[in-house]
Amino acid sequence: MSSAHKNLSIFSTDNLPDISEKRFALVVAEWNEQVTEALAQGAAKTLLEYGAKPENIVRANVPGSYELTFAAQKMAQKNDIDAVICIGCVIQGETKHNDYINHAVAQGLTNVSLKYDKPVIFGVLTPNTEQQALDRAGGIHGNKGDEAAITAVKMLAF
Ligand code: DLZ
Repeated sequence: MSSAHKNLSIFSTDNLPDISEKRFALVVAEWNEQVTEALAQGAAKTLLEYGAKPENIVRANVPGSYELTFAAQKMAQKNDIDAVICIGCVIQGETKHNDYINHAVAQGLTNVSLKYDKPVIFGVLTPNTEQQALDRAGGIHGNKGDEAAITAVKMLAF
């Protein structure tokens, strides 16, 4: 178990598969960039910590979280990509836009994962406030980008 993540209570990090030859796509939404950049850095750092090679982490930015699905599909259809990690942050506003985006992305990423038979990870924060997002992007609730990366690694065991 990594010392950096031993306090993660959501799941075990024991017996993870060897990812030294695995290739990851990291797809990052630019909306709420302060948050998504922190999540993306956390995810990349965690992949490296668990044995991924830097050259095996391919990053692509998209404008907003809604675009994650399309980019995830483009990545998942590449033969040399083993897992796709999608990073976004959709903050609740005065209207219901966040509900539409969140549901579309969650469903879309599920579809991509099943269609291409590869792990596609939903690393999208859906907070009510910016502070809640910051708390989960390296703040008091840790970095959910780290968790997204560990989730991808774990799913490669299947
Ligand atoms: C339009 C929009 C709004 C209002 N809020 C967010 C947000 O909080 N987080 C996010 O990632 N994207 C947001 N977007 C942009 C949409 O995801 C998308 O880029 C546009 O609707 C264009 O398809």
